[in-house]
Amino acid sequence: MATERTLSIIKPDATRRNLTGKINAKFEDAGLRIVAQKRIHLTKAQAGEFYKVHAARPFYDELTTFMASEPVVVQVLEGESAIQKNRDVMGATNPADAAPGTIRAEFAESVGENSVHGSDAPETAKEEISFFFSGLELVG
Ligand code: YYY
Ligand code: MG
Repeated sequence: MATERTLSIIKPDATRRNLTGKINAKFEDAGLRIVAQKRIHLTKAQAGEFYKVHAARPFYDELTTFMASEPVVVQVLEGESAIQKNRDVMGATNPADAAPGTIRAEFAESVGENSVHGSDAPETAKEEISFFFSGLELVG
């Protein structure tokens, strides 16, 4: 197993409900270290660029409007197999399918407003981290 970094976003439904600390506790309890973190308010264009892989999907407009609706917390998580570990802590995309104890099972409001984003593979993690953070901001 290797130490990895992954990009996480605490989405507007969660920042609005003041859940940042509870979500961060889930990451830290799972052995993930928050090595960079900032609160930002995305424009719809920035949200659209970040989620461009989903541009042809029917939910794209709703997703990008939602992501730009209120502030988000973007963060880099580091740890052993961090990409998969984060996906495990997040739970399934649809909270109805998410395992008990996962962030989405406990906090997500719907498949669209599902509290967290996490990178899904090493290549996307690298791209997504550099979308939001410079090397200087990553303090391992
Ligand atoms: O990686 P993950 O966030 O678990 O799911 P994706 O399939 O990459 O979809 C990204 C994002 O799009 C999802 O978190 C919510 C939204 N979405 C949606 O609103 N409706 C769907 N049927 C599928 C995804
Ligand atoms: Mg995804």
